[in-house]
Formats: sequence, C-alpha cells, structure tokens
Amino acid sequence: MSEDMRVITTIADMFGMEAPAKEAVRYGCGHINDTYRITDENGKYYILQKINHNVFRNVAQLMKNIVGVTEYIARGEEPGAEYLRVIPVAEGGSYLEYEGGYYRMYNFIYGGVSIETRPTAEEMRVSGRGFGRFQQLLDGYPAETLFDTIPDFHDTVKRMENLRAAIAADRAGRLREVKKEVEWYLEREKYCGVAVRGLADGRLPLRVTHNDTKLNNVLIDRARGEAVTVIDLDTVMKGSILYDFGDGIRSGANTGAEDEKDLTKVNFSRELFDAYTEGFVSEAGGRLADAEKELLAFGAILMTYECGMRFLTDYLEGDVYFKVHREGHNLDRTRTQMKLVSDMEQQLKDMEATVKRYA
Ligand code: ADP
Ligand code: GN1
Ligand code: MG
Repeated sequence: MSEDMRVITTIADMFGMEAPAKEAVRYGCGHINDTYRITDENGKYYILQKINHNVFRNVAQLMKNIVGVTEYIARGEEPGAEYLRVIPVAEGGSYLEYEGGYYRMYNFIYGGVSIETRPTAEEMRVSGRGFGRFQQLLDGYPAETLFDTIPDFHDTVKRMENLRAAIAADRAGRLREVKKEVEWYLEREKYCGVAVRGLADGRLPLRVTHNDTKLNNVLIDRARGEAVTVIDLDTVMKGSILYDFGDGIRSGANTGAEDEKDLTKVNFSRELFDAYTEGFVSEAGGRLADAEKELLAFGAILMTYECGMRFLTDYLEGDVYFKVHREGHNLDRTRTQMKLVSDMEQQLKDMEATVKRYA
C-alpha cells in the first residue's frame, strides 16, 4: 500500500467500522470528492470520502442535510432494501477534520454498480425509475430544514453571469481559443431564465430535488434490472423537478462519453430519452403539475446547456472546479454538451410528445 493509502486507512480507523481498516483504494469516477473504498480486516467494504471543501464551503451544514435525508429515506424504504447510511465517527459526529481535510464514511452498497459506459435502453429506464422513486421517497421531507449546500446551483441566470465574469477576467488566458463556444452560449441566453422565472412566479413548484442525477449517481442491479439506491446526496436541496429529469437525460441519453473528443460519436439518443422518460415518469409522474409536464423535455436542454456552460467557465478560470485528467478536458466536455443541445433543439417537439405520452 502506498503512503497516501496508509494515511487513508488511518483516517478510516477513526470511524465506527466493525474491524480495523486493512486496505484503501481510490474508487469511482466522480468529478467532485475524493472517494476511497476501504476494506476492513473481515473483508467488509466501506466508502470513505474526502469532501471537496472548495465546492462545499460549509461541511457542518452539508452533513446535516445528508444525515437528515438518509435517515428519512431509511424510514420509507422497504425491509431488506439497501440504502445509504452515514457511518459516524467513533468519538461522535458525522464527519471529521484531519490535517485541514474533511472526511465522512458511508456503508458500501453491494447490490448495485455505477454505470460508467454508455447505457442500454433498459439501464436508462431503470435509472429513470431510480431517480423518479427518489422523488417519492423524499415526499413530505421538511424542505425548510435543508441548507443550500451550493447557493444558486441551478440558477442558470447566475451561471451566465459567472460565464461573463470568467470571459472578462480571462484568468487562464484561454479566451482566444474558445471564441466560437462563447458566442454559441451567448446566442442561447434566452434559455437561462425559463426555470428561474417559473419557480419565482410559482408556475413551477419548488420541491426537494437531488440536483445531480447523473447516471453514475444511481447504483443499478443489472441482473435484476432495478435501481438499488441513489447516492451522491451532497446537492439535495430545494429545486425544480426539471433539474432531476434533465440531468438524467444530459448524462445518459448520449451515444458518446461526456468527454468524447470525436464529436461524430456524440449524439442525442431518442431511444435512451424515451426509456428514461418512461422510467422517471412512471415513478414521479403522478405528482407532476401541468407546467412541469410542459417543460420537462425542455429541462433536458436546459441542464445540458447549463452544464456545458459550467465546463466552459471552469476552462476559462483555469480548471479550478471539476477534476480534470488531461489538457483541454473541460473544453472537450463543453463541446459534447453543445453537440447534445444542438441535437435536442432539432427534436424538442418529439421529446415533448414522448413526455405527454407517459405523463
Ligand atoms: P462525487 O461527488 O465525486 O461524484 P460520489 O458520491 O458520486 O462522489 O462517489 C463517487 C463514486 O463512488 C460514485 O459514482 C460511485 O461509483 C461510488 N460510490 C459512492 N458511494 C458509494 C457507496 N456507498 N457504495 C458503493 N459505491 C459508491
Ligand atoms: C459533477 O459529482 P458528480 O461527478 O456526480 C457536478 C454536477 C455536474 C457533473 C458533470 C456538485 O457531478 O453538477 O453535472 O459533475 N457536481 C457538482 O459531470 O458540481
Ligand atoms: Mg457523483
């Protein structure tokens, strides 16, 4: 084991595991936190995460949200179901600080996996059901007790202000490389206000939403064709259901990877869109207001537009937010999101018809 991993097992031992930690390995493909799989001396797994403190400024509030939400879900789950639990620090508390870093532990979910490749239609349907069911499980959660872990997370108007600020500052000196992309985003500025206005004037109800319904944030049992549980609860906040539907489409209904360089491989898939819609709406659909039904399909455009804008902003700021693994990584991600939005713009009417059919 490397020295780094030895330190991680030392930290793991401060949590209430059943036996001492034997091994630690880096785990998963998240863009935000540092995730490790811990094995204890009995061979049992746990997840240890170093919380990204640059992104989540108030860890105490973040963990209050997560403890509240996981305990609420546990009460609503069926007996025998696997769900996420916060494993407390042995000395008490839901997280600890170690040499300036913040750590937390979860039980390891054995029954499902993150899908990191391109999903099949069945996997998209299952993923849609998983996130739709998450809505149901959180029904009645006292929304007023939730902290905004990332203020204005899906306020696309503010996201556009951030892009403009990044353009003006050009901190990494990359603006001249991305003139075309910047122009493309500015041309579509009209998208930014749609959900924000709907929430402000009450046409769109404010709900408790996950806000990061990326395909790898729902663990799927491939053999049984079922979503085991939704994970990555850092961004559970008040929001619109457009966000949870839209981000599922953004991340899943793509024939290529989020960071694919060859844009001929990146296409919006109607088949995958239809499958996710069927799954999501079958679980969450009974609770949809008319305005939500009308805007659900557009939500997929909005979330894809917004996410690409965030990648572009991060590129201009010098890659300070999302984890990057190569030169130009955030720019490649920006371009896939632009391609998907362009595809969806051509097909919005059909997408709306699909939503109507299932809702
Ligand atoms: P990030 O915010 O960085 O995306 P996540 O909480 O999504 O962090 O964790 C990263 C990855 O680790 C997930 O996509 C998933 O594959 C895996 N993972 C996280 N928590 C668990 C868990 N409790 N059991 C099994 N795998 C997990
Ligand atoms: C991040 O944490 P992860 O990898 O599940 C990001 C999402 C983006 C996504 C793009 C807290 O999700 O908002 O849509 O990357 N999460 C946060 O892949 O910013
Ligand atoms: Mg994640």
